[in-house]
Amino acid sequence: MYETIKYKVESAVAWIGLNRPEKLNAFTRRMNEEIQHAVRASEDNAEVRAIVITGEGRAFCAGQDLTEVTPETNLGDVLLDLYGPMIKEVANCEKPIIAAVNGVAAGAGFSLALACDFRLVSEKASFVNAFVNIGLIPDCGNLYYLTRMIGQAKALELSLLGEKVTAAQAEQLGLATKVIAAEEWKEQVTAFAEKVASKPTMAIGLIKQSLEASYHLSFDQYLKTEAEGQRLAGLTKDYKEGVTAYLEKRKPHFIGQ
Ligand code: T3D
Repeated sequence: MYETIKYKVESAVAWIGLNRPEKLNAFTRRMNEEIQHAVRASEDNAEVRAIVITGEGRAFCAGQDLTEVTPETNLGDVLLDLYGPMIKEVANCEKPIIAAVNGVAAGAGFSLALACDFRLVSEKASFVNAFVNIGLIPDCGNLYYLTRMIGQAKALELSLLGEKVTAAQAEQLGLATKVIAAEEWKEQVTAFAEKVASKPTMAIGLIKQSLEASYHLSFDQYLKTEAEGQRLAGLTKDYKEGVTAYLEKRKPHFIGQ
């Protein structure tokens, strides 16, 4: 049913492969909507406990397909109607999402990687905050995430210069969870995704919510939110299993409930 992405679920991991390799996986309206749909389907599927977004071919994603926009396009409307909902689906997903950045991530492709919880970065990959190169500003929450991750000075530098950041530079900046050698790419990404999928999924969702809430709440409000999150985590089967396994001096077996 998907035309512009590949989608499969294997060993509790949903794999979303951006699939327009001849265009460096640049976003079309259709691809944007399909990503949104696939993330939602993964969120709704109890079998899925981690999501990986990656690119087919040599790129991760080159941002908006520039052959699809015209001078008449209202870019504000495009963001509000299309990119905003897609990036919110990723950002608000309660399950862990991994960007497996196999190659260049530019423009909104960079933003998509930033909205994920982890960035596994191939040694062949790079990031380009390309918006300024065509006279635009970073979008899809790009500056929101970038400033938090690497600080204002570096976020500005990347955004104002629009130059390529290599995998090694991304690691130094703190953008990469891990840089992976090309020959170990598939097995290391799979092992990482399966490790994440074996964790207590409900607690992960609550940790993500708490962290996000910390940016918007007073300390008092935050402590209340945290207490509610912990109350919910304490009701899960995985919490009971975690404590039991600890006391029995064995590894816990979490089921994501
Ligand atoms: O609706 C709106 O516009 C608002 C939303 C905006 C969100 C955005 O994402 S704006 C930013 C859009 N993206 C860019 O400006 C990036 C443009 N691409 C590049 O800067 C470079 O292609 C890359 C740095 C990504 C990769 O460079 P390189 O040297 O590895 O590859 P290349 O040779 O430049 O590209 C290969 C082909 O892909 C080429 O086609 P060709 O000549 O072989 O037929 C190139 O035109 C095509 N391609 C790459 N990026 C895009 C693209 N085609 C359409 N749209 C693209 N974004």
